[in-house]
Amino acid sequence: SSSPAVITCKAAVAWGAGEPLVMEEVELSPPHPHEIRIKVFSSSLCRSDISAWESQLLQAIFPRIFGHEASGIVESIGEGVTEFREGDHVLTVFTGECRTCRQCTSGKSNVCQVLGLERRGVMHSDQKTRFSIKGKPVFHYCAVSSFSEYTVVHSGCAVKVSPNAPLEKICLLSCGVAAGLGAAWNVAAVSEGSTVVIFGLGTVGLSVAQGARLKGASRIIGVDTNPDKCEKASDNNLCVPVFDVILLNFLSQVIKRITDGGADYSFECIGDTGMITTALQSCCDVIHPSTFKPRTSPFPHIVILHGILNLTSKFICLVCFIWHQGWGLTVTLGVPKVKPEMSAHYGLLLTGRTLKGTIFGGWKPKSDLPSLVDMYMNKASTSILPSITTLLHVYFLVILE
Ligand code: CXF
Ligand code: ZN
Repeated sequence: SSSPAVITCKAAVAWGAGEPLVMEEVELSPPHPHEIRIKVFSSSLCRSDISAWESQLLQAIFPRIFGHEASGIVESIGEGVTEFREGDHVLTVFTGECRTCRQCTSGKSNVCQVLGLERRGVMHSDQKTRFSIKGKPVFHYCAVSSFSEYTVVHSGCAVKVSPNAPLEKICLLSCGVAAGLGAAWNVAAVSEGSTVVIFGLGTVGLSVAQGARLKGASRIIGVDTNPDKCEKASDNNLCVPVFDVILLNFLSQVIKRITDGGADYSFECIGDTGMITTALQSCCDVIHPSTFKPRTSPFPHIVILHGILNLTSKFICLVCFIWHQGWGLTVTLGVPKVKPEMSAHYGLLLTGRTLKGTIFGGWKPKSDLPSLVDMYMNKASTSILPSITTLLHVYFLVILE
């Protein structure tokens, strides 16, 4: 076929931080070498789109077209593209995969050195934009910009999926749902019978819940300030919601009480770095006088000693402190909205807890997304898109601020 030309299409353009998006006619260049042009079918709204639009944390780059969580159909391909053809169904990928850099080949990272997070609003290959209005550049977001009828992405930032998959549903797998599932499966490796606490019950938090449930977690506690979200999450007969309204200050204590000494896993899905301390505190450690229970220890006498000391409650056995049986794991996956720095008392880690961060749930986007789509299509275990209908024993804690 003849080489693709510039097209004009409609896009929702953000002209400034926090300003309403305006539907504009934009020009979109043909795909450059190794790029593809996509007719966007569905694009969901991710909280990080809003954070960047509010521009509280990320750089203010305007005018800009947001959107990075999308599905679509390949309209045309650039030179050298062998992986895609016109008409292929694709998901966009906000952090690409070149498959040759050190990160991609490592098996240890899912953030590509070449096509990883793009933060300047331009394309990876030439640091330029493909969108313009009357010749003036309009910037990209995460090298995807899916709030447009058409967009151009690097071929390493899209993944071919089964044409049978419903595009309007699977777009959620291109960011939020995959991030949540991956956090539970790849990063935390939630174990059967475990207790899980989730801070933030948006798409990401609910997907962590689905992932934890599918791995056999026996108790899942959801925390949010918005009671509507809690209700939405429990809107079915299969789950046994226990609603409780509590003060933020008591949050980790309440969770420790419900979980008999702390959760096995906690997940920060809000993007509030202050919540990381609470998430760590909500995890299991041994020094908890009111719920002290001997746990398997290489030094049984120390457990006894610890118990005795705990009866007096004033001292902490130093040996116990070091040879503790704390094991809680906190995974942070929310993208900070306001304050990127975090702080927590070192003792929270010294007593054996682990803090892990993750982006996109540890999935290598191009390698792993097709199988997630297939899993959804085959309904492998149950639905992995957030319907939450499989949750049992869910407690919802609504925080009063
Ligand atoms: C985000 C990750 C952090 C930087 C901005 C984009 N991706 C998904 O929401
Ligand atoms: Zn996102």
